Amino acid sequence: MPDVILHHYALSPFAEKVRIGLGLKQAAWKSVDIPNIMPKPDLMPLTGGYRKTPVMQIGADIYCDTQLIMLELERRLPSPTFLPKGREGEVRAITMWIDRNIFSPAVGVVMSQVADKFGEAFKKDRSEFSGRSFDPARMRAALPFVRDQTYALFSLAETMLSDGRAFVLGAEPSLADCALYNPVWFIQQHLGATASPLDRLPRISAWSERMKALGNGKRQDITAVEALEIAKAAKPAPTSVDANDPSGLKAGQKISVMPDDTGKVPVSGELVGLSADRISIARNDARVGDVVVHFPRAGFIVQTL
Ligand SMILES: N[C@@H](CCC(=O)N[C@@H](CS)C(=O)NCC(=O)O)C(=O)O
Repeated sequence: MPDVILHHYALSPFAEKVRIGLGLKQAAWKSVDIPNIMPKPDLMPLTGGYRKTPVMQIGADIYCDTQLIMLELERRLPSPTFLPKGREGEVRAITMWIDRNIFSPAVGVVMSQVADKFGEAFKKDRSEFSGRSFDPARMRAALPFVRDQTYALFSLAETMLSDGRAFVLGAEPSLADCALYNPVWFIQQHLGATASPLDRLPRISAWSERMKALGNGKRQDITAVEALEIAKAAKPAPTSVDANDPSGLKAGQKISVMPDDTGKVPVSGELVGLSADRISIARNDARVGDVVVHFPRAGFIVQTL
């Protein structure tokens, strides 16, 4: 299999969800450091516009969003597994709940306390990214609310751990642990290991030490230009379109795909892959040749062109 290449930056919590997953799988991978704001001139040739962090590249296949990145890692590196047998739906549902519900208030807890440190370029970028003005005064004022929300939601995970199990689903770490580690790690990185509300959540604090011990796998740094050359030299893996997909979409149609929440930049191309889990489009760029960009279905808006 061609190497896993992760395009990411050190302080990205969604990137940490993948990095800790690579640790769980004890995987060897290549790392490309990308800017944390636009422009991202060496990422756009690969994604065609998708700008979020992280992005995974395997040869000429580009995987957007950690929901799909983790599924693809599981498919390519099945052991040790993220998705315990018979509990795949449950673990993915818990992961969605964490990604979509806990991440935002947890980021609010951090931002309300560090927002003043960011420069104008970051504030402008994040205003565009989220569709809401990056306003440090508003963020500071929101601290009590976002801390309450984070505490209430983390408490559900604390309850899952209350029978003494080592990880969210039991004795072994799973995708749900990688997802929970994202907001916990982000708070710990910025505010300290037992910053509020983690100071009231002893089981999550102890669990986070077990997660940290998984490490990040075997990482090798490469340049963005090397990654583009790898894409150019490779061919995308074969894909197929489910002709009976409820959307009615057909192979070869020109479509655009974009996230439904933040960073809403549409990526256009030709439909080459479709299943319940993913939608894949072929595109061409002078710097990388033919690539296929893959997105999850949940949380993405598809339009015919
Ligand atoms: N649903 C996405 C969320 C990714 C996300 O929001 N990433 C943040 C960084 S942690 C981001 O893209 N921020 C703007 C940027 O990096 O340009 C996923 O699961 O990958």
